[in-house]
This record gives sequence, C-alpha cells and structure tokens, in this order.
Amino acid sequence: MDLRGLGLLYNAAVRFIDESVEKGFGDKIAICYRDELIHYNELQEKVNQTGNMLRELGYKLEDRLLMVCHDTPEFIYSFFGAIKIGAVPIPVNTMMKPSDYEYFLNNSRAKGLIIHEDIWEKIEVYKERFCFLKDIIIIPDSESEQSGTHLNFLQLMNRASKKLDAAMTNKDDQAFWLFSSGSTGNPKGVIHLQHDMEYAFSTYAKKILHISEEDRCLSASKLFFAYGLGGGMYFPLGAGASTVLVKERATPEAMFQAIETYKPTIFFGVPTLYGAMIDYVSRTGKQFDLSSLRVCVSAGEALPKAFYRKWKEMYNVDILDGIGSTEALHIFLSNRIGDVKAGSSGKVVPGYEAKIVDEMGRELPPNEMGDLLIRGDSIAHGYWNLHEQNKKKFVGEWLHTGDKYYKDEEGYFWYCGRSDDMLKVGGIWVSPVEVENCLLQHENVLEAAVVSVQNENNLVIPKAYVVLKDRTPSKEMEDELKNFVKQQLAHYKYPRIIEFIDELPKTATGKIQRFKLRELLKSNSAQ
Ligand code: 3UK
Repeated sequence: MDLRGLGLLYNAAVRFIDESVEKGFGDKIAICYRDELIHYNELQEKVNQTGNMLRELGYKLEDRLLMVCHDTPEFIYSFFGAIKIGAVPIPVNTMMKPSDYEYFLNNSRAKGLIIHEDIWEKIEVYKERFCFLKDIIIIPDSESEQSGTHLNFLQLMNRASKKLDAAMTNKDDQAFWLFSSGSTGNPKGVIHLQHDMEYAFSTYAKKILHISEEDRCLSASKLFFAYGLGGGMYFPLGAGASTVLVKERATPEAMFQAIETYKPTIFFGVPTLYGAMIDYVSRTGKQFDLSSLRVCVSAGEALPKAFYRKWKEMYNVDILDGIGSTEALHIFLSNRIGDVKAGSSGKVVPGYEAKIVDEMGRELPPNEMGDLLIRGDSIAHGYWNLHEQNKKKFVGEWLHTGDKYYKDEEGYFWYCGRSDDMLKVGGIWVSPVEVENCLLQHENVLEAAVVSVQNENNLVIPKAYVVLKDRTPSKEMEDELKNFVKQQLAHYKYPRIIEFIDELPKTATGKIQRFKLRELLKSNSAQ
C-alpha cells in the first residue's frame, strides 16, 4: 500500500529526494562537488543508506541529531537521511567556538552528532560536558581513515542498504531545527515542520525565481544558514535542478572560480560578498565570465543601491534583494526579475502577507514606519523551550520579525533597522552583549559597549566603546583587544573599530544606553 496516497502522510525527504527520481530526474545531476557529479539516483541511494545507518544505530521518530558539517554531499545525505526516518537534524554553524557546541548539544539534547573530522578535533576535549550525547559520527576526509573509537560516517553509510521506507510522519511533524541568535547571546532552537520547505519552495523559489529543472544553483551562504539551506539545497532539489557545493569559505576568488567552472544560473550571496566581489575586480583588473547567471539573489541584510547598479553594469544581471529569516525559513519580501526598486526589499512574495503596525498593533498607512509582521505557512512551529519568547514572537498566525519597515504607495517595502540591539555583520547575527561580555573578560577592560556603525558602503560593522581600567589607550591595546575577541568567539564577531572613552552612558539601574552611543555616533558623523 502506498501510504502517501492516503494524504495524511508527508515526509520532506520523500518530497525532495524520492519524488525527484519518480518524476524522471534520476539520471540528472543533483550535486556538483569538486570533480564529483552526483545524480539523483545516487543521491536517493545515499540518503537511504544514511537513513538506514541511523536506524541501525537506534534512531527513531523525533530523535534529534546535531549536524556540524561543511558544505559537502554528506550534509545533504545526513539531513534528508535523518528526516526520512522521522529523526530531526539540527545543522549548526561550523565557525563557532567549542563552548557554543556544548550549548547546542545540551540545549537541544541531541542524542547524536554528525560532524566533520577537522571540527571534531577542536571540540573533542569538551566531550565530558555533552550531557545527552550518545553517538559521535565522524565524517573523515577519506573512507579508509580510522575515526578512533568513534563511528565512521562513510564506512557505516556505505555498508547500509540502499532501500529505505520513509517513517510515517505527517505534514505537521517536526522535520529539522535551526539555531537563530538572540540579543541576550543565547541562540534559540527554531523548530521547522515537514511542510515548511515545500511552502518556501512553491512560493519564493517558484513564483519569484521561477526555478526549473534547467537551473543550477550556487549559494555562497552555507547550508547551515536558513538562506543557504534553500538556495543551496532544497530549492534546486525540489525542482530537479542541480546545486554546486563549495566546502571552502566564500571568498570573492572562490566564488568567481566556482561560477566560471560550474556555470550556475542562480547565485545566492550576501551584500558584503557582492561588495567584496566588485572591489576584487576593480582592484585586480581581472575579468570573469558570469554569463551563465540568469539571476542573483541577495539577503541577510539590506543591499546597498550602489552594489545593485554596479553589478548590473558589470554583468548585466539583476540582484534581487529579499528579506527572509530563520523563523520564516526563507524570503517573504522580494524584488522581482525585471521589477527591481534598488534599495528596497521589494514586495510581498505570493503566499505571504505582510503588515506594518504601530506600538498598539494598529496597521499603518503607506510611508509610515512601524514593526513588520508577516504571515505564511513556512513560519516555524516555535522556539524550543522558550515559552515567554514564543508568546511575543509568534502571535496567532503572525510572526513579529523584529524589523522596522515602511511601505511606499506602490507596495515596495523599505528596511529601516532592527527593533532590538542585534547587528547583522556580513549577513550573520552578532549579539552586542556577547561581544561586550567577551571584552569584559580582558584584564584591562572595565566597561564595554558594542554598537553598529556603517562603513563607506552603508554596511554594518561592529564598533566597541571601551573604558580601560587604568591603562592609557594605545594602538597596541586596540589590536590586543581585537585579537582577544577573535580568540574567544567566532572570528566574524570581533569589533572592527575600538574607541576608548572615559565612561559609558547608563540608566539609573546601570543598563548601558546603547542608543546614546548611537546618537553620539550620528552627531560625530554629522560634524
Ligand atoms: C535581516 C534583512 C534587510 C532582518 C535569511 C534569507 O537572514 C536570514 O535569516 P536570519 O534569521 O536573519 C533575519 C533578519 O536579518 N535581514 C535579512 N534579509 C534582509 N534586512 N534586508 C534584507 N534583505 O533583520 C531579518 O529579520 O539570519 C535570509 C533567507 C532566509 C534567511 N533565514
């Protein structure tokens, strides 16, 4: 009996992998990775083998697995293999510090960890602190390698059967979690359901990108980000298209090279990367052939108008700026091919609704700035174990994005900033509190406050105001503090600018008034 036919059962791995094979894409390329080309038939087999490996290890419906994986085919095998047996994969950022993984593991209570070998080597010393962890499954550089006392992903997977029946999940079962950063510094587990990827696919990917089996996608944003998960994985797989995976950091050079080698038709980047790519070309004078691209996407933070124009002039292709979030899963406001208002986030994506409200929740007329709320069926089930925050963030059918926006008379949305203190640096969240707490651990630092400043392209960089204990400010101290943060936290979080001051503005209760520092910045830049 085909249980899928009953209409009750739904499994995202069946939808994104098995159905692609059933639709006749079996001999088409699903994944390009280095010099490997993986066809849909083989992808299906590997996903089944991974699912069987996990089943044999005892994984069942609702069991969680943390994934700390680079962008390699094993990411995709693990993600869909777990989902197919009803287990819940939780891909997380590969650039974090050991204590962050301790938090992810203990907060999620994952029983299993699938991790690339080089990252495991960095966190192995902390393993006694992982309270709920049972299995450590290591992805080695090659199959023959020993993985010590731990499980070897490649050996176990290749031994497992290539046939696998999906678990009896339905559309509202948990499928996967992602972690999203909060202003208090603690990441929140965002629970996504089996139907969420299909919703984002059939709205944004189909109606805005018009993705088809002819396409080939390249995402600079890594797969563990909600943005990269769509662009680099379930958008192309859902359409019978191909994805290009790049394990290395998305530098301008690496991206130009990947575009020339694999000739993608859709490229997903963040504003800082577009800026760096434009800059790279003007600095080196090198020419690249980007003629395979039919559309580029930008998200993560607002795309400066100048980048849109310059890119169009250089490569004659549109960059579609769109806003998405981990909670919404993907992009819900976007510019369209042939309909771009540079500097805006575009219009509402079909399948979503948006409204801008005042503090009382009243909808505002055009051109008035307020809080952006959205509605649509890819919005997460909620945060894991955060009852109070859930009540504020997910209100009825509406998601409070935490962003300030206004809508113009033509229906285009214009980003005006965050309602909290969080910073988006290079498209990735940075919590000012976390960076401040780190600076405070330095023996010479008395007080610290981190705010965002804009660089010459209006992109956000973190700036720290620091009060030193009794040392006089110096360039050496500035460099020392920057290096100190780089060592303690993920690299991208360090303050690019440090200013030493005598005292920080505070409330009567001693809370740092970051808004006063921001005002100070504004008045300084106006002078
Ligand atoms: C900000 C933007 C202005 C905004 C994401 C595409 O960025 C993504 O998810 P995150 O959870 O962050 C969400 C927040 O980032 N933001 C994102 N895009 C834009 N601000 N213009 C933009 N184009 O504050 C939003 O609330 O990391 C992006 C797809 C999936 C995603 N998860």
